[in-house]
Amino acid sequence: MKVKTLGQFIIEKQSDFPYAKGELSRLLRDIGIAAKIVNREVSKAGLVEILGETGETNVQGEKVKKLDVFANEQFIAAFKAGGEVCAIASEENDDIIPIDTEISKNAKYVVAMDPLDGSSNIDVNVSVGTIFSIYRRTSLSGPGTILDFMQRGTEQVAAGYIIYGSSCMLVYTTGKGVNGFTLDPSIGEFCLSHPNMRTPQNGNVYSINEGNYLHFPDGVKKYIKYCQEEDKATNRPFSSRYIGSGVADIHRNLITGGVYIYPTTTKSPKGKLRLLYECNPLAYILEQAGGKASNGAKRIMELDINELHQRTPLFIGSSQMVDKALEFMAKYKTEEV
Ligand code: AHM
Ligand code: MG
Repeated sequence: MKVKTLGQFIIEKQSDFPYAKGELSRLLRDIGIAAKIVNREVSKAGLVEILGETGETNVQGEKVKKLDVFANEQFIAAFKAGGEVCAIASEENDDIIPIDTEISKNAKYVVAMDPLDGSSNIDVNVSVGTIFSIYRRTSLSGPGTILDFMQRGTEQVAAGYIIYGSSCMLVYTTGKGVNGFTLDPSIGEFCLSHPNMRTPQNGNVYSINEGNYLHFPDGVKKYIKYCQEEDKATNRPFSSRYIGSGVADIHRNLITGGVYIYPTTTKSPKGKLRLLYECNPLAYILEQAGGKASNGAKRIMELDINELHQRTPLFIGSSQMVDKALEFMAKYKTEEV
């Protein structure tokens, strides 16, 4: 079988953008390289105990970093070294990181990212992920500004995620479908394993933190009960699957069909997940794969953004399942979402 690496695929796809000079291709390649480095560390995470605790000095005399801090630093370093990005927004940093280097003088893009999503799973050998979203800058020159990030999800140029799971996968879109690459550790390359990914229109998995049930809006409570009812025609009851790593839950549902919901709760009245670097990129991927993403009333990618770390409820996955959940939201509407 002929293997196609991420690098080869990106070069091949460059012709989809006849006026592009290859900057986006280079940026995607840089993300692939940083992902491999982060994957190497994630796969050694269990050894931290014997190599040295986080914050302590390991046997090589290096400080052991928390993995999310490490991932953040790796991606920032890759973007700075690549020269295609004039500012970065990260879940790990309160403010944007403007880039003002000689090589980034003509940088056209800004990147928003969650360097290591699924923080509760980092220390317990359960899949975690990186999410990224790329926009064309709106400022004219110099280092990027916060306004460069205040764009709707519909303006994304590319978006994707990396899942550090039983294998490491990179999944991305540039608006022409979704492609998935699996890291072959024996050659150290991401290889095209899931060309043109499509999500089933329907599925039988629902993913939600049901522990918060009492604090959900009525529409979500009723939808959960709907998922649990017996009905042969619609294959119910559905299965409940919740890893607690958004990337892993949404990736599984993308492949098998399903819906992931993180609604408002009394504790998080605006939802928990972040619009800029979690919901918008995942929404772009799911829409490109034939699915849907909503905040319970509106399309995620059309939401206005006015804060870097803005939160939103999220309903994402197979289109018919998202539609059904939204039907319940509309029917039992008790509060603004
Ligand atoms: P994080 O960015 O702090 O890791 O939070 C995002 C994560 C998602 O990956 C996951 O789906 C969700 O939060 C889990 O939250 P909860 O533990 O409240 O169910
Ligand atoms: Mg996160």
